[in-house]
Amino acid sequence: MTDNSRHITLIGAGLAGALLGTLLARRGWDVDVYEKRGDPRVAGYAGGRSINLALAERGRHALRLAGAETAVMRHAVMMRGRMVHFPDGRTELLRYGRDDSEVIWSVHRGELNIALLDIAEQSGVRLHFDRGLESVDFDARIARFTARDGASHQVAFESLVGADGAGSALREAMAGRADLGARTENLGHGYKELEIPPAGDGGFRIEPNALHIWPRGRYMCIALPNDERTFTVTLFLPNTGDPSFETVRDGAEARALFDRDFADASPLIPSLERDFDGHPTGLLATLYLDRWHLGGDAVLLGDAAHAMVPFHGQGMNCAFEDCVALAEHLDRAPDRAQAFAAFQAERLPNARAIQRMALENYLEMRDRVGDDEFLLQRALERELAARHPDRFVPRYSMVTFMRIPYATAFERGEIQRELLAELTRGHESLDSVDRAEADRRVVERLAPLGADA
Ligand code: FAD
Ligand code: E1W
Repeated sequence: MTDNSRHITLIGAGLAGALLGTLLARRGWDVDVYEKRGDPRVAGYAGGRSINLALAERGRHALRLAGAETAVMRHAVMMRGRMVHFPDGRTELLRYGRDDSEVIWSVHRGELNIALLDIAEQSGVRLHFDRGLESVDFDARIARFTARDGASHQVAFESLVGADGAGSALREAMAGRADLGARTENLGHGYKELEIPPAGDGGFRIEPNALHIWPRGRYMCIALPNDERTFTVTLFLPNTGDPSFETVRDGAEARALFDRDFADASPLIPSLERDFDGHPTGLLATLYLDRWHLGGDAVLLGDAAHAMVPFHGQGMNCAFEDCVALAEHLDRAPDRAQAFAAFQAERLPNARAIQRMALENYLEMRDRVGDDEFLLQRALERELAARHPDRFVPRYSMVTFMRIPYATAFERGEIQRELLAELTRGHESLDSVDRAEADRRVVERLAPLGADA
């Protein structure tokens, strides 16, 4: 970078802001981060609830580069697979990967944020809490922030980086200067977080090393473990129809829904009524932009640039991967405008790909898990993956356990989907599938994935 200054101003000290600050400070940048909320290390994490996230290889790798992996993994709980809870109470554990080297990790959002803030500060980042971005004067290069007491603060900047989440104030300010091509697609579903407390003996009430899923067609529940022996349950429901947030209006109605449709989970959630009434209903949407930057003045990343539905558990992982990419482009490019442009060129197609795969994963979990054609294709997929481990890698694994670009995972996934459809067409079971022909087509259409993928 040939700019005289290596100063940069980040908006938002959430997951991406704290990590990007660290990565840049470690590369010698002078970093200021402005955060709307108070310091969670002083005030307690907002809401104080234990919300957790699935951390996968992409996110872990970024944490590793920031020197934050050890601190985060100390409190992470391993999830080997998904534990499916059927309506009759039966359960089935389906491994995510080949063995315990292919697992995902449940991490506490508040603890993760605090660990990243500590590391950012230790790396030399200046954190400014209680500073919500209000407006930006791009001509004068002045950002205006407001504090909770209403006081206004003006800050001069060279470039702004928006890590201020799905409701990004920087994105709004940028949209006043140029058409970003923003489109929001609402899923038409919302979510509510509930808690399973520890058992009487202080242990976990259900299998700790799994992501629990209760699929029920148009709606479902999931539960992720916390290291304090609790689980955070998330109920996903449509906004309209039956059942929906229109028909399930309060804690008592939620309890009735659980007693009917999630009968094994209901007794595990003693605070269900209180949780349902006291916690906000979250909204689910995908946000698409055609432009993530204004020359060298401002750039967006993470949810501010590409919020997605949570059904692949990749929003944070993708945001962390963005941080690594932006830090590298800022170091490599001759100026900020070129760095931001190169960042967008690299990451926008990949964000589109994971947004799409997250939506598809939702439909697949809801609709396809039981159907025969789907099960036959999954069985062949497992076999082809075992016969061609370097070529035929299930899409879930490419997304979750590898770091090949999301767009590549999507494209290879499409080829694999076509292969499975062709090879099983007209077959009732795998017995009659021509394995030699299957092998030929795999080798012809899927190049080996590089050893460094
Ligand atoms: P955020 O984490 O939202 O951080 C934004 C920060 O900016 C916040 O600290 C906020 O206070 C601050 N801010 C906002 N406005 C301003 C302003 N005007 N001025 C200054 N600061 C401001 N991802 C996964 O990888 N795995 C999962 O399992 C997973 N599960 C999810 C489950 C649900 C129900 C949801 C909704 C999301 C899930 N995600 C998951 C996605 C993940 O939460 C997000 O992708 C991730 O938090 C994005 O990080 P971010 O830093 O871009 O935004
Ligand atoms: C993961 C919120 C969330 C987070 C996740 C996942 C899911 C369903 C949800 C995808 C998945 C980890 N998934 N697909 N099948 N089992 N799990 O892998 O993060 Cl809803």
